[in-house]
Formats: sequence, structure tokens, C-alpha cells
Amino acid sequence: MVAIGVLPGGLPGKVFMAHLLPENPEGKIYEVYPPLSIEQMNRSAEDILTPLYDELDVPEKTYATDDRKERAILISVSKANKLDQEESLEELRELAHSAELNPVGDVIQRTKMTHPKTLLGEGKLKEVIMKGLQSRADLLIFDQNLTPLQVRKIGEITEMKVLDRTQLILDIFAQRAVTREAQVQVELAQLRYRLPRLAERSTALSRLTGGIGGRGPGETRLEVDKRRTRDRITRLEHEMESLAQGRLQRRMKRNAHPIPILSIVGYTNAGKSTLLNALTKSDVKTENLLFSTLDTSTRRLRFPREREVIITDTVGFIQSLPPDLMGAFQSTLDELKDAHLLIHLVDISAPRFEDQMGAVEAILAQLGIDKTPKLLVFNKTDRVDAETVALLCKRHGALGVSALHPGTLLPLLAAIEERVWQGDAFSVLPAASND
Ligand SMILES: Nc1nc2c(ncn2[C@@H]2O[C@H](COP(=O)(O)OP(=O)(O)OP(=O)(O)O)[C@@H](O)[C@H]2O)c(=O)[nH]1
Ligand SMILES: [Mg+2]
Repeated sequence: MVAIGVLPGGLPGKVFMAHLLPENPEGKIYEVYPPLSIEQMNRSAEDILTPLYDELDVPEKTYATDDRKERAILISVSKANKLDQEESLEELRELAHSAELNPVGDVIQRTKMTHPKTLLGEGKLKEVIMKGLQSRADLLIFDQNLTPLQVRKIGEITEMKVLDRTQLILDIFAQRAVTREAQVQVELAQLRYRLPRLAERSTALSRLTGGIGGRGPGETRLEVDKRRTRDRITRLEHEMESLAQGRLQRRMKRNAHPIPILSIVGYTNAGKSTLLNALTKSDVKTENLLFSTLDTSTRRLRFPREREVIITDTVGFIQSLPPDLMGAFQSTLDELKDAHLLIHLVDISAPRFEDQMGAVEAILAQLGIDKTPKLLVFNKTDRVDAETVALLCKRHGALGVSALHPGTLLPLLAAIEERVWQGDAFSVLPAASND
């Protein structure tokens, strides 16, 4: 970018010049040159621009493998302390990977007061735009949830696509949903989240086609979008009702037989599906990604003497689970209410496992199932030294296992048996369940 001053007589004055820099170790985004008079300008634009363009093009070649993925800048604006903010951003990065995006840069702002319209202050927003140009990102992902107005404003100012944490999680859910029920639940949540955020596609375009009196095609288009979205929501709600009916019947049938139900709950990526597989020798998909399971899987787990329990594995929890998502998985989460015993599985190799435990407890309380008997189980003990495992288990009254090593599961099986049966009778089933 070049600005040329004009002297009172109309002759050119000082020349001001600045340009974007290719990515560099110092993290500098742009170069501003000291002002020159026109006589001092002894290099042709081509001499400056050709090598610069070449250099700016380099990332294209080196990032070739990830190039098909959308490039995103992660942004966090919060008054939380530095450590909490960074760890939350780290989780956002994992979420971005799980959504098959390519996070190429971070912008962090710690502030007591967030900007009502753009969350970020003006200076930071400029930094975001520059970073976007430099790293060729076209997507901004905020760790904090944004109001519809903020999404619109930030999108207008930066000309980039804007997502927040909830939308990112919804996107992952949409990519992963397999059963019809999960698909309907996710689409409903997405549409409900989007409805108030629908806006004119482009202000420039609607100005062009706006017509006289302000009732041009731009405005009508928005109304059509909103109506279509509402229609679709109504249709999906009906479908959800009939799916829920089927689920209810299955639940009633199951409740008619006095078989205890165990549900594995826990933070996303704790190893819930791996544990279900190990206990019941099945092959529910497991992955080192957040939210690999969205649907409930139910298996039978047999014990000696013809005893058996039903064991279920379901969607994982995450800190600040958006309320829209809780709603989306209501019927899945409702199944947890049928459980007679919850296995709360914790990944003790996670640096913040105690926070994760807290987040799970909070969600269980929100769902009103904090009174269900619980067995606290620490997983991934193979990744932590034995002494620490023993210490942590003792401190929290937990049982240590490694779902990848079936040999470690015997004490867990014994504990389940002990909690479920007392002598020959069930200890977790109410006597009334026989009628
Ligand atoms: N080292 C180690 N890795 C484990 C253990 N248990 C599970 N994992 C790994 O942890 C990752 C997550 O396991 P999953 O079983 O998919 O976790 P999940 O809790 O079902 O996760 P979501 O369904 O995404 O909420 C996988 O890569 C597993 O192989 C364990 O005991 N030790
Ligand atoms: Mg899973």
C-alpha cells in the first residue's frame, strides 16, 4: 500500500509505503517504511513486488497437504486468567482439528470489558484482519459464544466467515451424526442456532439490488430464508416426536425386564467407547478425536451365574456445553435417567482431568441425575506412573483401569458385580420393577 502526499502547489510530497510480510519467526505481520520524498524513490515497484509476491506464495507450497482444509484463526477474548484462557483455547484447537479444519494462528485478548458489537477492540480486530491476510485464513473461530449482532458485525468488518464455539461443536456433530435420530437432533439445534443469525447475505449486493422503497429482493430473500428455516424446524420437530415414540417403546420394553442398566458417562475422549468395547468385546468406533460418539450404543455384559447387565455408551461431555446442544441431545441424555448405575470414566492422563470431572458432575446435576449411584473410574492408567495412579485413586476414591489392557478390568468387573447384586437379589433395582 502506498500513500502519496500532495504539496500545496499540487506537486507530490512524501511517499508512505507498507506491505504485508510473509510468515516469519518474529511474528511480524507488516513492514512500514520511513516516509521518502519522491526523489528518493529509486526502486521500481516491480523490484519490490516481484520477490515479495514470490515469498508470500511460499506457504502455499509448504502447506500443500493441509491445503484442502479450511484455514482458521482461533480467537479468545475473555477475562479469565491466562492459564484458563490458554487451556480453553487448546481445547478449541482440538475441536477445530476434530472438525477437519486447519488452525493457522491464534489471537488472544485478555480484557475486563469486551466490546459489545465486535467483542474484540478495534486494534485487535485490525490485527485479526492482517493475520488473516498473512496466513490466508478465511475463517475466524471464537472460543467465546457470540451474539447474532457480533457475528454479523465481525463478518462485515473482516470479510471472513465467523464461527463461535457452539457452532463449531454443532458442525462436528453434524459431520459425525449417523443415526437418523442423531441427524435430526443436530440439524434442529443448528437451525435453531442459525435462525436469529440469518442476515442479508451481503450488504453490498442488497444495496445493488435493493430497489426503490427498501423492499427490494435483498430483504425478501431474508424473509424467504427465515420462513424456510422455520418450516424445516417444524417438520424436524414432528419427525423427532415420532422417533422419540419409538425410543420410548424400546425403553418401556427394556424396563419391563429386570435387567440393571449401567451407563458410561464422562468427558469427551475419556475412553468410554474403548471401555464398552473391552468389557463386551464389541467394536464401537473409537478415535482420538473429540466427539467421536454421538449415538448411544447398548450392549449386554454377562457375569457368571447367568447374570447380566445392559451397558450403554453415549455422547461425551465438554466444559461449557452450550445449552442448545443439551437440548439437541435431550432424548439421548434422557436414556441416562434410566441408568441404575453410572460409571463416570475419567482420563487421568489429561492435564485438566479434575476440571473435566467437575464439568461432568455439573452436567449430571443439570440433567437431574446426580442422585444415581456412581462408580468413579480412572482410565488410561498406562499413561501415568503407577505411584501417581495409586495416589490419585486413593484421593478420589476411584478405581484405576486401562481400557486398552483388558487385564486391568477385573477389579472393575468385580466392583460392578458387587454394586449391582447383593447375594442373589439386585441391589440397584427397585423391587417394584418386577411388576
Ligand atoms: N493410552 C490409552 N489410550 C486409551 C485408553 N482408553 C482409550 N484410549 C484412547 O483414547 C482415545 C479416545 O477413546 P474413545 O473410546 O473414542 O473415547 P470416548 O470417551 O468414547 O470419546 P468420545 O466418543 O469422542 O466422547 C482413543 O484414541 C483410544 O484409543 C487407555 O486406557 N490408554
Ligand atoms: Mg466414544
